[in-house]
Amino acid sequence: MKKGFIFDLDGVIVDTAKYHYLAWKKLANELGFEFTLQQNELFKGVSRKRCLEILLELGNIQASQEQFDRWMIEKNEDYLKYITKMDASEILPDVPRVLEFLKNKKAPIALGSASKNAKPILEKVGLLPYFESIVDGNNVTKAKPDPEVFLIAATNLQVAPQDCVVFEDAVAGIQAANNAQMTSIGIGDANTLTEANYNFNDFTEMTDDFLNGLLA
Ligand code: B16
Ligand code: MG
Repeated sequence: MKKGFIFDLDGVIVDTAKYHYLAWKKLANELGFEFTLQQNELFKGVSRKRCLEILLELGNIQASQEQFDRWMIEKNEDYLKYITKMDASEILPDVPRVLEFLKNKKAPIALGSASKNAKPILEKVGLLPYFESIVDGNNVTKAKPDPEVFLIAATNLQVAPQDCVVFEDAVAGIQAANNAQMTSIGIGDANTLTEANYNFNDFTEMTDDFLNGLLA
């Protein structure tokens, strides 16, 4: 049975959460309030639009649609300044080893991310050639935990959802994978990602034996 592998981007392949944080913090500060690293946790795996809605709720700020759209653009322009400086040194530990392992086994690989900046980021860090399909914030209408992003990826890979494996760092992402009837693998804190089928702090803990088990 052919198995498909779907990777989330932010927090799984690269740590862009720190750049999202800096950009959201800058906007919050301009609007006159603080935005903490702890609050940034709420933003992981969440769409840009929903992040701004949460940020404005935190700052107790009302905005017209026009103003909301301007802040979305401003935040993204600031975020892109960090992204343009990214290179392969920002790939999280052992991600290339796992991608190379799966490629050698001829397992199809897709990206399933909420980010609308996913493709340029993969290009910047040099990992784009590993991905047969990129499904990101530009392709979906429903945010995680809705399974849409992963189901589109499975269709693109021509693999049945129940034969797909998802690597995710966000609770909503694990729920999306479970809702898609896929095998969910939490990358990060097991105490947070309690609904995952398997948990790893990072890819350095994931052995070739474990990967072979997923392929079986
Ligand atoms: P953008 P993922 C998500 O990516 C991030 O975790 C989340 O913090 C961000 O708001 C979202 O992408 C949208 O990103 O502003 O670049 O479109 O974890 O689903 O890969
Ligand atoms: Mg993520």
